[in-house]
Formats: sequence, structure tokens, C-alpha cells
Amino acid sequence: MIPKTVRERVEALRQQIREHNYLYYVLDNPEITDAEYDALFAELAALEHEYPQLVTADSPTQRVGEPVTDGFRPVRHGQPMLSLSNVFGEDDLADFDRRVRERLSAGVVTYIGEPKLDGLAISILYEEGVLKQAATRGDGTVGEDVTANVRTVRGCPLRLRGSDVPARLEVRGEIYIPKAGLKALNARQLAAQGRPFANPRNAAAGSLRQQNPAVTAQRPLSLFCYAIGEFAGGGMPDTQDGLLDFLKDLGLPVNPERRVVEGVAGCLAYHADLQRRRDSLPYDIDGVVYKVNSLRDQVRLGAVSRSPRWAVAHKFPPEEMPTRVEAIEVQVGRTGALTPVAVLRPVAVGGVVVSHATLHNAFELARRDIRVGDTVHVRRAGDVIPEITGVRLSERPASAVPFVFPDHCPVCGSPVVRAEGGMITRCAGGLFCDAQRKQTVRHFASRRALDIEGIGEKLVDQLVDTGLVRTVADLYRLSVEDLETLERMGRRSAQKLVEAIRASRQTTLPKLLYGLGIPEVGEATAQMLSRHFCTLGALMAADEETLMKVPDIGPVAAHAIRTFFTEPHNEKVLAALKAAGLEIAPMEAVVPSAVAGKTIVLTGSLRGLTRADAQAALRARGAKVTESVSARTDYVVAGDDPGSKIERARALGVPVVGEEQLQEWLREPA
Ligand code: 5U1
Repeated sequence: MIPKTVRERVEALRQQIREHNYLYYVLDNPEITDAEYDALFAELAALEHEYPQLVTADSPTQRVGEPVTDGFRPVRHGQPMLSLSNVFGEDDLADFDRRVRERLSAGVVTYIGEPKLDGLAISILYEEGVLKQAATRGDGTVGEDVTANVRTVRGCPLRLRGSDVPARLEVRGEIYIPKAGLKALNARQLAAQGRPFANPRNAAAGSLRQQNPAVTAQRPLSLFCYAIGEFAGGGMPDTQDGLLDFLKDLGLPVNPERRVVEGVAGCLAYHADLQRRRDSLPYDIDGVVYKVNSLRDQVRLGAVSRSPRWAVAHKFPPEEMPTRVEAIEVQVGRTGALTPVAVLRPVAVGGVVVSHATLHNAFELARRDIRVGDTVHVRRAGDVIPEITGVRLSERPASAVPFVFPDHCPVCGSPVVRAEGGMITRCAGGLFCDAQRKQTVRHFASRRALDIEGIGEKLVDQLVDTGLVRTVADLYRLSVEDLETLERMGRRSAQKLVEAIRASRQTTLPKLLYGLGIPEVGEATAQMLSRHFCTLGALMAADEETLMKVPDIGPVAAHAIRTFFTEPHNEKVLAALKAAGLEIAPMEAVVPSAVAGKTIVLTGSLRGLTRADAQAALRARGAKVTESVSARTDYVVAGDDPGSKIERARALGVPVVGEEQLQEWLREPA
């Protein structure tokens, strides 16, 4: 029997500790010393030790759980976790703002500026105020369950604050490591003979992927929340600014540097201000995010592909560093293109250790006359391949000589060719060239293509070098016994790989088209072609004229696609894939909007949305909205107290529909 006084004391201690966590992590305004806090914590831990029946999962003492044994379970997000598209300067931002204004039929738009942290996106689910699950973004649809590790993040409440918590709240934000934390962590890594983390993002990601939460608990992880996913059982604020206050009141940390601004000028002023103060912030930021402040307008704007139309990232200009060119290598790509690459003395640029930079092509290399031994400036912008922005000619060693571009492929020795007027030098070896073969297989197996788990660079090298794989179709003939002959491949791994290859036979048309590596066909074009033709057969039968009817397919792409499918070698590979049992899931036909091409007149007052909103939403779905009813009008939408337009519609025999029908139309995505 546990004395009532003990129960009450345990509850009181938990309340106090939670409140002090809130003061410390959310308000950044602690009211007690660390020693006083530690004393409260120690008292609670001692009582829970004595009365283990009193321990609850949301007690502040219960942050570090058992190690994960079977890897991280996949978690399907209730709503996709979007990623942000970028603007690269004032003109881009003005375009973004113009598109927002047009879609909203608005004059000036109120935005909110927020710092963009260099961390890892996370989704945290609270049920009845208690932390139930945390997942990484993954591919935006399915992430990994990292609940045990997120629980160790001190600033992340295990229980939400207040008496009015939503029944279900999925909050989204960024897990990051503050600058001081990264410095200390890297010092520890070095002292333990480990490799330092190149940037806070890697450090945060590495920490969250630990099998043992006790290790994660030692990492100085922090959290800022900035959005919600699923939400039920509570009132919602009207604005992003209000949402951040709402999250903060629930005890969730939000970034204090946000600012509500008006239009492009306000956004740019915010960007400039944060860029100036960047170094004095306690965490690394790589830019800012602008979001339309009205949550209702965010819903109206919706999303395209994986990015919202109502938010955009504006990065800071990339950083540059000087370093030395130690060698120039020539790499051979999937299509045989020869790309010169500078091998650099490793240097940290913008948080990443850079050791290679592309020199683009033979012409560019000759034009810029970059030589081995030169001191160059390297720039890294976001995730793009590092570039050399300048050469310090004054520091060029006397021994440095111009680079002589090879006239034979460095991999297979075939002669190189250059189309007249073209910039690209190619190996003429085609699939005789193992470099091209390897790249083709790698691309085919990659995540966004056929997604064959376990086929990495080294394995493809071996498969091609041993002659086991000459075309992508050969992958499907590999047996466990074949694979077992390879280096570092046990029977179990070989079995798993054969299974993964077999599973990849169930695919979709966009993935296959992308995976085939057809020149000019990236992921977006593969999608477009699939939607248009629905089957591989229909696409293969299409001539150039038919291909050019697909949006965005011009004569160059049409020619490339046609050439690919009429090339006998490719025909053979496709036939072999079919014979291997490739199954392409049928494409769902795109449902055209019910109002596309229709002329619609609105009359009377609408209850659910303003006239301007309704007009914008209908236009976004391809309708024409006009003021007066004529014989050409397809529908009149009548709200409350409609005017004389109704009579005119009836006289002309134009159908009159109510607001419910309008809402039905608007439920279809624009
Ligand atoms: N500050 C901030 N960072 N960030 C990143 N807001 C924000 N919003 C994001 C992302 C990926 O996505 C929204 C679409 C919720």
C-alpha cells in the first residue's frame, strides 16, 4: 500500500519538474538553479525507485528506454511531410509572391519569416497530451520510428502542458544540435578516436539513428516545432503566428526569432536581418522560411508534388573557402559523358568537408585553365555539387601545366567523341564501357527507380567486373550461388539480395521509365509520360509527333525517347525484363476537374468562403468565372439572398446549383 502523501508528493514533483522544463526550454527563463532542479529530480527518482508501481511513461524520469533491437520500424505519416522548395534571390521571391497573390486574389500578403535550421525534420504524435510516437520524415510518406530516441530530447515534453490539450496532435519540427553542443560533441568524438561530424544536420541525424537511447541521451539534441500534421479535439488558431503561440502554450519549444512581415519587402528585410545576426545565434541556420501567415489561405493554396505552395525557403548565399587542386580526374557517366573533376585538399565549406569539385566539361576546363597545383576558391550551395568559383593566379606554382583532356576513355580505352558544336565529350564504347554499364545498373536499382535494397556502388562494381551483369535485365537472372562468389557476400546476404531483386519486379511505370535512364527523361518527365500513355506498350508505340502532345515534351525529348525505344539493344533489354516477370502496376487515370472549361457565375452571399476565394478556387480548377449570366453560362451558383441573376438563369435554362455543389467541386484538388 502506497501512502497517499507519497502519491501526492510524486505528482507534485512531476508537475514542478515539468513547469521548470517549460521555463527553461520553452520560455528560456529558468527560475531555479541547476542544483535545485537536480534536487527535485533526484527526489522523484528516489521515490519512483522505492515505489516502482508509481512509475508512468510520461514521468520526467522516464526519458531513456531500452535499446532498439530490430531496427527502426517504418511509420506511415497520416499526412505527407512536405519539403520546401527554394527561392534563389529577389526575383524568384517576387515570382513566388506573385503566384500566391494571384491564387488568393490578394493585394499584399502577410507572411511569417522563420529561421531555417540545419537539423532533421521530425513528427511527434501526442494522444491526450502524452507523447506516443516520433518519426523521421523519411521520403515524406513513410519515415522511421525514433520514439525511444526523441524521448531523450530534454526540450521535448513527454506530456503537454495545460488542461485543454487536443485529443490528438501531431506536431512537426526540427531536431537540431546547437553550435556549442556540436563543438563539445566533436571534441568528444575526436578524443575517442572517432570521426567528427561535418555539420549539425549529420550530427542530429546520426544521434537519432542510434540503436541505444542511452547514447542518444548523451547527445545535446534540441527541438523547435513549426507545424502540425494530424489534429483533432480542439480549436485551431487562424494564423501560423497564432499556431506557434498555441504550440508554445502547450509546452512545445518554438523558435523565438519568427517575425510577421508584409509582402516581398518585409520578407527581404527579415532575410537581411537574420543573415546579419546569423553568427550570434546559438544554432546554425542556412536561411529563412517564408510562410503565408493565414492558415486558411495555406489550405486554399495547397501543395504541388511534395512542396507547399504557401511556403518557401530562402537560403543564405553559400560560403566559399580556398584550397589546393591536388589532381584532375576524368569520370565516365551513365551516358558515356566524360566529366573532369578536381580532387581537392579537403576543406570545410558551409559545414561540409569538400574534397571534389566538378569542372563540368572539357571546354569549361580549358576556358578556365584550372591546373593541378592551383589554389582555388570552392563554393558549396545547399546540397549541390561543390564548384570552383575562382583561381588565385598569383599563387600558381611555376610547375603547373594546362590539363590535357584524354582522347581515349580512361575506363575502357575507346576513343572519345564530341558532337559537332556540343560541349559534351563522350566515350564511344557504349555498353562495352564498364563505367557506363555500372552507372546504368546503379541508376536502375536506385531508390527512386526500381528501388532494389542492398545494391550499392561496390556491389555493382563487382557484378559488372565479374561479368555477371551486362544489362539491367541480368540482375533478374542472378542466383544465390552466383552472388555467393562475390567478396564479402555470405549466403544470408545473397538470399536477401535475390529476394529484394525479385520484389523489385513489382513496380510502377514512372519508376521503370525513370530507371531505364532514357536521355531527357527525369522523374517529372517519367510521371508525365506515364499519366499520358498509361502503359509501356502505348508509350513505345508513340511516334515523335504523338510524344510532343505530352506537356513539356519538346522535339529534343521526343527524339531521344523514340530513339531509345527503337534501339535494338534496348528492345532486347525490355523484352528480357518482361520475360523476367516485370509487373507494372496499372496507372490510375487522372480525373479531370468537373468544372474545367466551364463558365460559372456566382450570386448571393456564400457562407463558407468569400466571393473572391470562391472565384480563385474555381479558376484554379480551370473554370471561367464571369459576372453576368448568358446563354454561354454553364452554371449559376446561388448563395443566400441571390439577386436577379437567378431569374435570368432560369429564363435561359442555365442550371442553378447551391453552395453544397460548389463545396463538392472544390473538394477536388486544384
Ligand atoms: N522554420 C521552418 N523550417 N521548416 C522546414 N519551418 C519549416 N517548415 C517546413 C520545413 C520542411 O515545412 C513546412 C512545409 C511545414
